[in-house]
Amino acid sequence: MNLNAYLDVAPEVKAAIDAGKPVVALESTIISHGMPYPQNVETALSVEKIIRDNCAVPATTAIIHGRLKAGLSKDEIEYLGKTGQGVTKVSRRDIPMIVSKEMDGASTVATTMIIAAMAGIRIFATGGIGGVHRGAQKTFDISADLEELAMTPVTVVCAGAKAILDLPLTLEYLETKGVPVLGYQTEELPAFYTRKSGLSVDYRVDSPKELAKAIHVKSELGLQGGILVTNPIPEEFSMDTDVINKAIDQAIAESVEQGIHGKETTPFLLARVKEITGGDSLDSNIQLVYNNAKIAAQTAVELSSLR
Ligand code: PSU
Ligand code: MN
Repeated sequence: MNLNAYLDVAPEVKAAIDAGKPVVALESTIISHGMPYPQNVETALSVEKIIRDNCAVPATTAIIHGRLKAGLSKDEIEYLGKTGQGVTKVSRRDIPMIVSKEMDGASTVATTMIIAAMAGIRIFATGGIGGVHRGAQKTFDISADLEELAMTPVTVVCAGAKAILDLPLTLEYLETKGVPVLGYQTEELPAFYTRKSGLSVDYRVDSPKELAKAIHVKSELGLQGGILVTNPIPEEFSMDTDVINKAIDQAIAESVEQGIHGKETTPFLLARVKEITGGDSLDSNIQLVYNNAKIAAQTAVELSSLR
């Protein structure tokens, strides 16, 4: 295990890593900025339970009082959820300042990958990743999550990307950066709230075992960077394409009108889409995270037998 002076790995997580047992990392920006309280805390705790039920140890990440954390207490999760947007959203560029100022921060996908890699955790489950925003040709708004996938060796299981992003450009970016984009039991890139985007993934994998083998081989080959696994939302929880796309278009129009930019863009769009759909999108969001947690845990179990 990589010892780091700024990193605290929770005892249960450390014991599992040291013994080569399955561990799944989880992010915390989804708790503070991705969902409202109290559903965010309920979801975060349920996700941890699903990972345990599937025989892996959960490691929710954050920065607490300047310490990088792999594994949070219930109280810490409750605190992040309750404080919500009052907690700093921490992507790669924010880490040095939040640590040196001994502040608290919620980890984005990028920061969770960094903490996971430091701790020796190879797989991470979330809802959606950041990507190339619509209009990025002008705004240059491309999430640091994509760069992280290009350089840090952690597999991210998500439900595709929300159509708040430009999905074709996001795929182009990942191709340029050499990031494999896999579909879990699908050839089509899922679009978060819906199972279909009309775009193809690079490869399909059909089981946790097959996925674990790909992760293992990539690591053995010494290829840098992560793998993006896109796992479609279960049919029964998916949303109507027109309803969700209209909500997204309206949210984007409002963000442009109000001059929302930078790190505020994604949280603003997530919150507005939820409000416009009257909470329906939140239910879908929660269910797809559960579904991703299950696949990530099962894959972590398979990975632990491949050492
Ligand atoms: N997309 C979602 N839900 C989320 C996020 C993105 O559907 O909660 C969060 C994740 O933490 C992700 C971050 O890493 O937003 C990306 O923010 P940005 O676009 O500012 O990089
Ligand atoms: Mn951005």
